[in-house]
Amino acid sequence: MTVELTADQVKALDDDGFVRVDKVLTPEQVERYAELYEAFLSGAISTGHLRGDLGGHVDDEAEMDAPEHITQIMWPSACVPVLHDAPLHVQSLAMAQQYSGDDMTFDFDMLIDKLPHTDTSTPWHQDMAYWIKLPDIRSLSVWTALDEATVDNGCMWYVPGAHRKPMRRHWEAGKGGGALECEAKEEEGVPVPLPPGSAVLHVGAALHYSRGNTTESRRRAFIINCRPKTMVDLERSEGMDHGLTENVRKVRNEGEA
Ligand SMILES: O=C(O)CCC(=O)C(=O)O
Repeated sequence: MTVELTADQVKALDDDGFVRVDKVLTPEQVERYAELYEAFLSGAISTGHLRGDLGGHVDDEAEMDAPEHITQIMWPSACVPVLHDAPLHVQSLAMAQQYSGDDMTFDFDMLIDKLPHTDTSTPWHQDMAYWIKLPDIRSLSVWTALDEATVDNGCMWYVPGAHRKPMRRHWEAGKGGGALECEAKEEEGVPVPLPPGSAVLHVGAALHYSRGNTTESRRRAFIINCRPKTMVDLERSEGMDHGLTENVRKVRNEGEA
């Protein structure tokens, strides 16, 4: 059974640029995804260049008790292709098609893990800042929690309605490393804590961020991005494959304000 977005959820996506959707996965499915996630993290599933540090911009000399500040594994479905037919991809695509139309298709997926006490925030940004210029900016990102996501372990925060305003100016965060950031503050935003198996959906211009994990708890997220098939084709024809092949990620779309 695929999740049906309610009229209120569709309105929230229109008005705020994000919305919480509960019970995208059953507890049993969460358990199976969590096991798979551990196989990615431990290296039992090899990821090569697809694994990186989304917190590589942090300028600290401190010895870390973790392999990365924020572990990011791009393209889990390229490593384990059956994921395309598994519940999370099926549900995410169904929600993207309900919200934005039948021409929506899978673009890319990623795992973002904040290990206990890694205390590294994901900078405020709009996903569009990472894109090439696209004539059709419809996109939907489905961020599903595999652990309880709390304010203190790094749940997502959003600035409601920011997607309706000009895109903010972005630059490379900190000392570099790949992540982009823009000016924004928690006072403008709202946190979206989630139980395991629930998701927050956002559009490409939604302004978002997450705090670092300062707790003992895990914060594993599985993220699936969808956009129109013609735009995926355009991206690929311009060499944009979200890191599937080893290309350099550049600021392509710096924003206006
Ligand atoms: O998981 C995070 O901390 C950030 C995720 C994010 O920025 C995204 O899914 O667009």
